[in-house]
Amino acid sequence: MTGQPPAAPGGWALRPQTNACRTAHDLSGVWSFRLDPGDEGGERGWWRGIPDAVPAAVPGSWNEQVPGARDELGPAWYERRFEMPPMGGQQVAIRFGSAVYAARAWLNGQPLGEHEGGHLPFALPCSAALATGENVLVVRVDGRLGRDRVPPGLVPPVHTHGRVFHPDVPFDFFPFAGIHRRVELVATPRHGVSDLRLQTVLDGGAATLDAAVQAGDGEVTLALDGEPITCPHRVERAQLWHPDSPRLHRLDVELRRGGALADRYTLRAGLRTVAVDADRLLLNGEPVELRGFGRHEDFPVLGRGAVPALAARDLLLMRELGANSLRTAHYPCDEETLDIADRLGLLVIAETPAVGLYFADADIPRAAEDLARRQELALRFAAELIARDRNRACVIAWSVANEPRMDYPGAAAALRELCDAARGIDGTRPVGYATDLPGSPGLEAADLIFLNAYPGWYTCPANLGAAEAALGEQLDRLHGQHGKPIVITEFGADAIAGTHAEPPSLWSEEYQAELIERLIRVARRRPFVAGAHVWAFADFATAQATHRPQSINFKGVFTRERQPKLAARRIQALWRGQRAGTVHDIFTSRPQC
Ligand code: GCB
Repeated sequence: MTGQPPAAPGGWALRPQTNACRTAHDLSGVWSFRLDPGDEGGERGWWRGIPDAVPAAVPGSWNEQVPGARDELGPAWYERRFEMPPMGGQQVAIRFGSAVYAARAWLNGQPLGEHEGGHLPFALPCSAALATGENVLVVRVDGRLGRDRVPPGLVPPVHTHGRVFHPDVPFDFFPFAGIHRRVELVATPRHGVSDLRLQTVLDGGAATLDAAVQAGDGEVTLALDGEPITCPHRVERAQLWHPDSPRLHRLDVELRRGGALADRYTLRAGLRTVAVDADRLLLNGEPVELRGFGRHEDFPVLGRGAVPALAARDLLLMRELGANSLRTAHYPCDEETLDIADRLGLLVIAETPAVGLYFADADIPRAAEDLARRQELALRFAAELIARDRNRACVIAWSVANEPRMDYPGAAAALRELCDAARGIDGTRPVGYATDLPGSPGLEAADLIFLNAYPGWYTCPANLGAAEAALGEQLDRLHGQHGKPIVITEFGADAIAGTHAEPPSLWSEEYQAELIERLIRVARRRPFVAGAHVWAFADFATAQATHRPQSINFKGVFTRERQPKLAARRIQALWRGQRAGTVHDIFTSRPQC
């Protein structure tokens, strides 16, 4: 074992689990809910319990769930009553997988704490407030937008390509609010295992696994697939984790005090490396081509509420199409989605919630303070994301922002700080940010280029030949300038399912399918293009805008209900033609663990 990792922010780095030493008690279900647009609940003492509430599901966004709440961003109040399960005198916390955007919680009227930032977990210690009988948990969730938040809202249109949405967001997805992921009552041993960091190094056919464990006093032991090991541990003829054979190992960490078991933590670990070598992206030392999608967490009624069935369906469909990769645009995805990606061998670009960053507010009061706060939050959220996901085999790169306004002074320095910070925390994965402005300064700070480009849609619309030429020229230029691998993290076209046109024209399924196929071929002719992610996997809800009919972004290859458009079949033929591999093969060809 080499070294103790520094403590993770919030102390929640280890995801809850239930075993002989730990308990994770799921509080998901039907909670009580009440909007508070006048922000009066605090004064009225709702933290003790909320009057006149309606039932609402957690996880779930309130916007499409509660009638009349669609455009309400809060604050809103949630209440959950529960009997205390046996917790055996351990330290207890309530762990939220994600509350968008800011949350404050009380247990039996006592304040537990608060957290800012959606799509990332936080744990609030609650041992002192827990009652042996019935407990009343109250959570105030504030999804309102602001220039001092990340992602920001209420941004002057000069920073939003002139696009105006209602609600007023500078990004192209609906600002769903609520408790979006699982809430758990978590009991862990005092002075137990508090963090764990894995790293793999390859040497010929062997892999060396290193593990840094942070734990209280006592003797720490490790076992890999049931066999005791000491780290660094060399595995001869290692079965590496790879999209074709996503082999996961079971790693058990045990802490003993005076011979007695004091704590245990179990992780599924894959042995694999990721690196950038000149203009190539390498997985296990070999160049890899990312074939996949950007994916939003979005579904009717659920909003952004996490439902593992949806994640399983989406990721299985991706494999069915021959994809091996996805980007969690534009925020960290649910942890159960990563469980599925780990098992299916999907290579994940994990993105922070820093979408819509901008770097100037000429004539607005508090502009400098807001800008400094956005950067502080972007740094904090990157650290929280890495602390959560750093042991994931499936996560192969960090994206520290989506489409920051790089055409403003100060942007390049801010992005350098974000990239350097991410690399400083985790030196085992490449770091970048998705950009639509690759001509502006900033890309020097990235290990690889994540390019968002819409030839054939926002530029040279309806002109397929011009789109191919434009993408080819842009890729060659960027390669010439930077000599780094390029992943096209977004490209595509809106298609309204059922709209057909021959010859292909804008908004038709034929045009979308044809454009995607042609642009994938352009990318594939260039070995320095490490992959292409179609935007998007499925249609998704946006705020209202004149350029978003039905408040939907129709660039999905599937509809919002997950029915395929023509492009799905075309992509499947293209990607599966290269490497035949079906979901069935994945389940039958690899060792189960
Ligand atoms: C982009 C954004 C993405 C949008 C997409 C579009 O560049 O990164 O959030 O949804 O374009 O469809 O306009």
